Amino acid sequence: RDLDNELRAGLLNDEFHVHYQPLVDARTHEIVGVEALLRWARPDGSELGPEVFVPVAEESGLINPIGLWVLRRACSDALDWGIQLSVNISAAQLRNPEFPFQLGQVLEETGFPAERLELEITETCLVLDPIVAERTLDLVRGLGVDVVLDDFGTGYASIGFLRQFRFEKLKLDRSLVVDSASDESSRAMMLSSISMARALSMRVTAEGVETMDQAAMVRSAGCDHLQGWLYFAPMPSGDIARHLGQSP
Ligand code: G
Ligand code: G
Ligand code: MN
Ligand code: NA
Repeated sequence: RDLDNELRAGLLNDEFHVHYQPLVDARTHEIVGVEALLRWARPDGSELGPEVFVPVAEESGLINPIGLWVLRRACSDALDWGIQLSVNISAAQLRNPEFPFQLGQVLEETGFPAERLELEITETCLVLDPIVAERTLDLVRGLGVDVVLDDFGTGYASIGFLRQFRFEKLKLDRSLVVDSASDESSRAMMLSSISMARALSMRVTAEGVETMDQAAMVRSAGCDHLQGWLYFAPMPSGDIARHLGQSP
């Protein structure tokens, strides 16, 4: 309750900001895109992570205006970067019938090209209400925006599920990347996830790559894109422009 009021005030008082974590091409290591990650600097100077406040904002529905703010911010920050932009979308946003319309408005207002935008959703978004989710995702794709299944390997997304929703991309969860460097059965699961993704024409990103061993492993397993502290940590927008050789 208290936190919810603080979030509401935070949105009005401009306390949120967005960091960006680059994704690199698995072979060339060139930056191919960024994931937008929401940050909240509270008036008392403390930072609270989205893993804490996003669930609270989902509960109250405040994630709808906050999520819209993130989309608008990220689309204007990334306008001139010329690379893909991924934004995390939560279940409450996907259930909001206004969402596809609002997304279209953000694209129009910012002039951000739809082909460069991707929405990251988790399977919990979909299992709650697959019929509504499917309709919403159809509208999102109608705008030209791709859909990415995030955190793959942590839940229970089935093959049938992947076929039904036809995600353009799959992100292998960090836990799968970490475990498969040491554990044979995790490695087998990662390899079969990748061949399944291939069969369905999905691109694959390995998340949370922290070591050279992990990088070598996911690269040889056939991941297209790599993301993790080994390459880049999340950073402010001005740093992205510099890494791309553009003036911020
Ligand atoms: O960046 P970090 O590791 O702190 O993110 C923690 C969690 O918060 C991740 O699951 C990430 O997907 C989620 N998250 C980060 N930014 C956003 C956002 O803008 N919207 C939503 N819904 N989730 C976000
Ligand atoms: O759930 P999602 O995949 O959106 O969450 C991404 C989260 O992972 C962000 O909070 C981001 O800060 C974090 N992250 C990004 N790279 C790494 C990494 O190499 N190691 C760890 N432990 N976390 C990472
Ligand atoms: Mn994500
Ligand atoms: Na993830």
